Amino acid sequence: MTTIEDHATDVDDRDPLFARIPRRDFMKAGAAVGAVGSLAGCTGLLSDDGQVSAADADASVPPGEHDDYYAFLSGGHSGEIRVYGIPSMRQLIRIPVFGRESARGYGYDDRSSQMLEDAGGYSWGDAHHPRVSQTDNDYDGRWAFVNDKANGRMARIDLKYFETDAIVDVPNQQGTHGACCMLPDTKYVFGVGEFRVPMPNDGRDLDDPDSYTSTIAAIDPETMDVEWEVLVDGNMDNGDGGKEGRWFFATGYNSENGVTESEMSSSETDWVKAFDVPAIEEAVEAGEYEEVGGVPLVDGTRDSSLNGGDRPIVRYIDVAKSPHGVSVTPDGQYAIASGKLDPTCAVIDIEALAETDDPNEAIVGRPSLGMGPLHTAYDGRGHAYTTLFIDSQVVKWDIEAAVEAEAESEDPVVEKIDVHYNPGHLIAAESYTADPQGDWLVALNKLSKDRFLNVGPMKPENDQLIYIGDDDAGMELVKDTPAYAEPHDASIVSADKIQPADIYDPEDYDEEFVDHGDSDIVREDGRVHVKMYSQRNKFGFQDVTVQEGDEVTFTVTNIETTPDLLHSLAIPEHDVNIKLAPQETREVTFTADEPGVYWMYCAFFCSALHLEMRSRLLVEPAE
Ligand code: K7E
Ligand code: CUA
Repeated sequence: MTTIEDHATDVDDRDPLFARIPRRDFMKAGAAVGAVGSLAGCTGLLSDDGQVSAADADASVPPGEHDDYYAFLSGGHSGEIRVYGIPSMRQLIRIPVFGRESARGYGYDDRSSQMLEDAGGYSWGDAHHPRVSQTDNDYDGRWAFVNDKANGRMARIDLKYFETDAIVDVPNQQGTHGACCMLPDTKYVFGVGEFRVPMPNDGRDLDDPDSYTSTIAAIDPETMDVEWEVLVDGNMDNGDGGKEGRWFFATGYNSENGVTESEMSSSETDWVKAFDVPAIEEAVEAGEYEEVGGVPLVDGTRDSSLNGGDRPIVRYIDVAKSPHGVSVTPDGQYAIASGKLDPTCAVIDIEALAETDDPNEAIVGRPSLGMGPLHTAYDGRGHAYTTLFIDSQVVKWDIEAAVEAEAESEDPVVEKIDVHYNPGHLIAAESYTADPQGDWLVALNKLSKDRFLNVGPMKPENDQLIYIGDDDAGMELVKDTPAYAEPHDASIVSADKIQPADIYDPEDYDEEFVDHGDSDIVREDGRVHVKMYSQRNKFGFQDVTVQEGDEVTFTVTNIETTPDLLHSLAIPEHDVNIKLAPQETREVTFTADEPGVYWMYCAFFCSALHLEMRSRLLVEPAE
């Protein structure tokens, strides 16, 4: 049986110099020169410039070995987050966010089902952009956030327990699409509204699209309250925060205020909007807002008086029509917006933006990259990597070369690699921080077509692992990974920056911990409250008798302290299914509406006597 100590020794405390070399190769190389454990042991893997070559950076992680990174991938309209290990691409766990999930009992116990209910009671969500909280522009391992494009929500995942612990239904926003953290210290999480609607959307202006608007929402990461929103012209799409606490960028299409595809793409230009966050905070402070839907709504449209003075709160930058992704370079110098319908990316100089009267002058580069540029990631060595949706490629290009080159020059392109097929996002290790690792990149391809065994008309998507650590040898495609619909964005975090708990701390939840000796049944006016522990291999009561029609609440604690030893409480024909990790307590409430005998059982295979871990619920017929 594993212990907490066993787990602790697995924490990777290797010299950071070795961190990018899979342990197996390190051992091989070390043995070859008889110097295991010293730097000399791995010099055989390093090229002259100190980089690990693609061939040596074996992406297979042998049985029992751990990955170097966690990757958090959104699950699109499955409404969940998936966690992969990188570079193995093994799926470690799924974290349900916007929909019930029975393996984890998510949405079945009272606490999580109440959270889903309070967040609007929807049964699903469309999760696109998982971003991990940062402190000082580096991952702090506290939380991940993800948007729900379908129902206008933002969720928080507690990375101590890898579970969703808060969801906010964002007022005045439909199609919350972009999600990202205000850096350097995650002061806000921004939800970026895509769909323009009447404001408020209460039946007014139904068929008057010119009066529709969209908003960005600034959400406090601790309380998950919406602090303020800004109303803009056009809609918005993706977003990213600058590294210095001043700017937030959002792309958008449909500056035409259209409602059909041809109307939305008739104009030759659309905007990147640059939100000057301290200026917005000042406006809120000064009461220059209207309260709509319970939150301060600041007018950031072009005609707003708040955009008239010398410090506009929103700067509208003209770019080629329908830009899609936007991401800020690791050094915080540029925001790069992808053209989508145009083969270029716009390189926006963030410092220049603060200094110039004409925000269009802040565009300092416009390299021509290929067909359908969607999203851009970074290696920390001055390169950008952009997905080309139509060309089915990832293009690597030189950011400074793009600033120096003429607009629409192809010279900044370093290299292109084919991917399979039609990539949306791509993500490089720690690309969203000030210090990307520069070794692994994952292209999140929308179509896999012929790459896997045929599983019928709905093919998996294909997440492809690409090694980018060797600028001389070039990008190398290392691995295909079938993915269920449908990852959009991802964040890749060094494993040592996340410290998940092995067992629950009862201080972290409100339910009453039920130990040996605390078992109890309290009956009052048609309500029965059963408190019991669970432990190998029994529940606190061998049987529980209630009356037909009683409202029954079970409070159940798993009192095990051994990591990985889960129990559950499943009750047939009552839709009861709660998961209980070590030291976890959950409550579930249901109506015992059918007389009979129901075997309460444990659904996690917990020991040789797992099948015998059963108790009876006896429901007596009403008089
Ligand atoms: Cu390009 Cu929602 Cu980030 Cu998908 S968005 S691809
Ligand atoms: Cu407890 Cu199976």
